[in-house]
Amino acid sequence: MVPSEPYTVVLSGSGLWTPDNVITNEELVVSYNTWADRYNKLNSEAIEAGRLVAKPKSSAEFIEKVSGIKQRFAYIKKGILDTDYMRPIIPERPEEAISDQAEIAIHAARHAMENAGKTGADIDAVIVSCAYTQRSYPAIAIEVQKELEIEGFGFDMLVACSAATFGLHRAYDMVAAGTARCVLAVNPELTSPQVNYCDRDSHFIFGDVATAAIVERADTSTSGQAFDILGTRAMTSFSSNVRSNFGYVSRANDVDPFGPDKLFHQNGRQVFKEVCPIAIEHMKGHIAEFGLKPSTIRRWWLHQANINMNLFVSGKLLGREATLDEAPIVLDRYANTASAGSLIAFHLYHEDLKAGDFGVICSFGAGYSIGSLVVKKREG
Ligand code: CO8
Repeated sequence: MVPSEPYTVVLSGSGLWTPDNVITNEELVVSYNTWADRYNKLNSEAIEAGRLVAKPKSSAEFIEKVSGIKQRFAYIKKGILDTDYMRPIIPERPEEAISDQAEIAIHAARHAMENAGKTGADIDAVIVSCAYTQRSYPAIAIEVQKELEIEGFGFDMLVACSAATFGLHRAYDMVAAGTARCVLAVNPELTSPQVNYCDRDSHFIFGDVATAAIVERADTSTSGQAFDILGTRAMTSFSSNVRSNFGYVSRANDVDPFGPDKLFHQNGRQVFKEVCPIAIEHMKGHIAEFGLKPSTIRRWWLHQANINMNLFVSGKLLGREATLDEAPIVLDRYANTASAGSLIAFHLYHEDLKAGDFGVICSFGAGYSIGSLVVKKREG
């Protein structure tokens, strides 16, 4: 049935799955430096002759100072710190078994469903949105749908850093239009397989996590912690400054499908400089659509890539330094979790808001892409 007016849409519950394994900066740096020393020794002749560049040393102090990251979580720690592997060792599962990504998605999804008071029977659609999916098809979302006994449909979508917010946008659109009553949007951010642990400049950036959210019609919500979604705003602008060339065509290119350019790589400084101003204008413009000013926003759940980036963005928005209460930081514990950072922040820091309080969820980064939602806490 097509409604004569869009339905009012709420975000009625969120969920978070955090892996058991922690990797500290110190552990990561010891392993990288040991690997780099060995590489330099093994290749000393070529390095001296200028045919190879020596691997530089990493430092835990540098990492914390420039990024704010103190540790990250890993789905599987085995292999990451082993200088003979420098990648997680994730055993392949048989086709009859649930996939790694569906499994972690389900942990977060169940948490969100519990918080929103929903069962599989209440949900019409599943969106799995994240930076990578571990296979092309069948969609991970359809596997999640089956495990949670959800009727209807599911699909996967990829928008790197903005996958989670763009996924919520699609959920909002479907519920507002009446094509679904209730949508589960999940972000199984299994980043560790794509991190180049042999690259000094990026080995520390990412961590694994899964987040989830329930988006439904306001008139079906029974949650005491629901937020009206007042609106969504998205923008993209092509840049190769954050890139991974991993893909199915590599086989036909006759190249190493796991070479350094097939893993995450970036021009981090350029990203910082170019993305921050766009994100600031984007959020200012979005809240202005609802007659709001930055000073009227109770909480900013911002993308979590770099603490200096967050301090810069929130400082420019407010004209002063934001407090952690206004713009919470989770990247010190979780590192950059691709698109999930703003959702982790939302999940951990929303229950104290009062009815009528406004908030902004915003991602920014690879693509480039910016995605935001302006929300307002409902009466509990
Ligand atoms: N240890 C010691 N020294 C180091 C290290 C290290 N680990 N790394 C760099 N240095 C040195 C450099 O060599 C340089 O030395 P010099 O000045 O002599 O040349 C100096 O430190 C400064 O280096 P940088 O200019 O690189 O350092 P920055 O201050 O720019 O900080 C950051 C680097 C932290 C990467 C910073 O630029 C940053 O965070 N930028 C923003 C990046 C960003 O937001 N990117 C988007 C990420 S993409 C995303 O979120 C999702 C993508 C999809 C998921 C992928 C999953 C795998």
